[in-house]
Amino acid sequence: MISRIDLRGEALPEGSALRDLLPRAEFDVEAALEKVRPICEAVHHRGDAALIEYAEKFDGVRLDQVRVPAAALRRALDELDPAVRAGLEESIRRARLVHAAQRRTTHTTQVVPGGTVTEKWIPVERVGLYAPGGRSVYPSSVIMNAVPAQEAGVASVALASPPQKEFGGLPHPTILAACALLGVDEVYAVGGAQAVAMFAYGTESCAPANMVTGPGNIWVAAAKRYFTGRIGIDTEAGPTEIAVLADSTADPVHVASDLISQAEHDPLAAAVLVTDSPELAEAVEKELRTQVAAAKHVDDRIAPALSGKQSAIVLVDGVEEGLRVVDAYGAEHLEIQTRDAAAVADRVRNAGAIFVGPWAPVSLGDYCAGSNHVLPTGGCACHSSGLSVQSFLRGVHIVDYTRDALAEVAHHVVTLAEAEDLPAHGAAIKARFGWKVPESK
Ligand code: HSO
Ligand code: ZN
Repeated sequence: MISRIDLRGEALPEGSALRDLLPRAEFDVEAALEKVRPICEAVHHRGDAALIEYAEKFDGVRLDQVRVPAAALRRALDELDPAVRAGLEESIRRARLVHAAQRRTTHTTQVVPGGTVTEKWIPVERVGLYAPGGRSVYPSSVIMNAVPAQEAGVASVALASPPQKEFGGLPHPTILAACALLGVDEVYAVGGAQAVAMFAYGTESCAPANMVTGPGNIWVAAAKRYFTGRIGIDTEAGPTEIAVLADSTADPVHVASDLISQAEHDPLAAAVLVTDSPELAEAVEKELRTQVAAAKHVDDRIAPALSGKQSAIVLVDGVEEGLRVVDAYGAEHLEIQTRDAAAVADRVRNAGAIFVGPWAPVSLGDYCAGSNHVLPTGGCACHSSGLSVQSFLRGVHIVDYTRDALAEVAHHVVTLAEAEDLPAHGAAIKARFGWKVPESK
């Protein structure tokens, strides 16, 4: 069911050579780019009319309008199962606690007397959130996108989610209910690449946004890449990944259930166990067989995910080597199930989020830890972070110098400008001092 990679016995290779030994899903966004280009152009030129045509073509629904009426949001909340409502409310409450603490404060540095640089954090003005439909109707992802945007102070937050035939052309009711709970009242029944294009260009019913975030399929990822540079995006979300670094103290029942929990998302989801204990590897394989037999979504997702080339049990010579392996892999989610788990976790360099010890499974983080579950995949954890308040803020430097403070450093500016053959830069300084370089003190 799950393959094995045995790295024991020999010294581990360095850097990318080590990464190449590890399993990973293929997610070819570049190839999808050609297909989304005409969709984006159609939305650019024909606005709402194109969105309505695509809803008919891709979602099989005829829409009169793409904006979801306020009454539909209220109804979805009224009809929401009270237990689900309580869960969403708790998830929102915890996410708000964590994300409110991420707010940045304005900071002024006095560089010299009379010369200051103030760093001010300004929220993006308008953000479009995307929530997938179909197999991945995740109100939890609406929370994980909306909460950091709101806590950052984004004034205008809109959401798009595909129209669903079985719900009369509206997005899924739990998505609408989550929006109502979050106070997101501008919602569009638009899916796929066309939703990203709607936010990027704007249409008759939807004002353009400065940023688009949220998970989606390969078309959504390709559309985000198409618009990179024009709008801000979160990191491209590929299939979910879980890596578990475990030693002989780990409970194979927990490890197996956690691997399955993320395999449940997608046939391309990756589940990787890194361990120095052949006994644990054996026991986890056995548990996987037992637990998969009792699981839902086996044939279409869990079995292909676990047996795919992106998943494996990796055997290493010790936790030390295990750390090198998980760092080379840079998992979206990394669980540490070893002795002294907190100390081991503290040494990890590359992971989207780290889950410490037996009582912090990834599922907790998916819903109710307070942490964000929009995380870098595909090794992007080596250079990027998950979604946060920071994602929606721009740090702006405000430079304020007096005449004396400028005079003091003017000769350096003029010299550096001349060294770069940009004398007009130097002239902009000299013009302020009677076209002379002030005497250096
Ligand atoms: N594990 C997914 C997020 C999610 N899980 C949504 C359940 N619902 C990617 O981090
Ligand atoms: Zn999940």
